[in-house]
Amino acid sequence: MKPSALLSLVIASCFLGGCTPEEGPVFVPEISFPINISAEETEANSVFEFPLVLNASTTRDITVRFETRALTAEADNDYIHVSDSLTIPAGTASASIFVEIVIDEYKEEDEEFRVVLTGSSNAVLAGGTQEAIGTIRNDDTVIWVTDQGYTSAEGYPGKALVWSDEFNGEAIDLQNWTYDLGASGWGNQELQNYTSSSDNAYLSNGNLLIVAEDEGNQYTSARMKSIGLQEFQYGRIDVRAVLPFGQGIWPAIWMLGGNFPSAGWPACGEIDIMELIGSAPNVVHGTVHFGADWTQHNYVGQATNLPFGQSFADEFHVYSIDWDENGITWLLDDTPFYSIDANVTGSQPYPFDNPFFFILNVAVGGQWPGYPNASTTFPQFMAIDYVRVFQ
Ligand SMILES: [Ca+2]
Ligand SMILES: [Ca+2]
Ligand SMILES: [Ca+2]
Repeated sequence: MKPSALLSLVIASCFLGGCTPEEGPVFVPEISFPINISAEETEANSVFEFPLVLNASTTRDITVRFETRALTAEADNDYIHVSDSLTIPAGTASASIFVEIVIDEYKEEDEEFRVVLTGSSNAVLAGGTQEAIGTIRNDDTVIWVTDQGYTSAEGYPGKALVWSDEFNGEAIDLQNWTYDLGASGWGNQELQNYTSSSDNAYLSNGNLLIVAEDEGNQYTSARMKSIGLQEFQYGRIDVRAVLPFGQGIWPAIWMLGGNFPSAGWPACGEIDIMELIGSAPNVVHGTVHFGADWTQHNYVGQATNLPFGQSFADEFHVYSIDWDENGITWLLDDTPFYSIDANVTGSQPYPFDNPFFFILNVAVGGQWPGYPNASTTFPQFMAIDYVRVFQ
């Protein structure tokens, strides 16, 4: 071997880390990983950079092994899972771990994941373990809604579609809907403040969303009604919806007699096409309320349910009534589960031979559902794909 070749070999082996300086023991630096990252889920923040810091540079390359671990953020749904190693070149004292964030257009909770250093070579982890938290802060307002579930027939023998709102436009059709407003509690000790804000009711991807929000000092929601705008006497009525869930949440798809302003409740009659108590998210109720005045108020109804463990929040179902001069039949996904006839009110007036208007709302709290607790998550929403009336 020529001398120049031997020199090259020595240099090469030094580069590979096999050669140490002659000045004594090698310094082993400590790695810390001190910075949590919190940023909105925007394109500008599509990569979270977590800095690593050495307490001194060293003469050897350092290798750090790391991986992401899910907390409330889901791997590959909210961020891209990574399990890898990183080399910090000799002579440098800092480096960064990069985690890719999944950007979407839908509203979410602020969500967290961890980046954990799992090992190192030529350096030690300060304190034995090091991790940083990544917080992906929500920046979106639109709620994601499934497109799965039951779809009702386009028509029925002997009946024609006389009215529908398919909620497929850009904005809520004020030819069809107006709002009940305020925080009156509606006689049921409800907590929500009903607004006409586009935060609480809006159209998205072909659905009407009615959204109950926890604003910290109050709950807001929406209660929409078709009084004086769209009123119907009799018909097959189909409403396709995904329902909210949770303790203290009370969605309803219902009707009042158009004479409500003059006759009052319950003399006007109330037809509850669907009500659900969020603590029992697999049970829906069909009910009628009647009585010459509130002291004589009475009601009859019946529940039907999905198998335990399923929820009306999981996918769309169609809530229906089939209503004519002989009475009312309630259906879930075209399966009848309850009927009344004109004898149901006994000695009280039968108010269900009149035009009725629709009410769509999500109440928060009340005597019947009880009140939200720590298990209740917000926002809660009811998504309605369509309301159709066939006669
Ligand atoms: Ca996300
Ligand atoms: Ca999002
Ligand atoms: Ca629709």
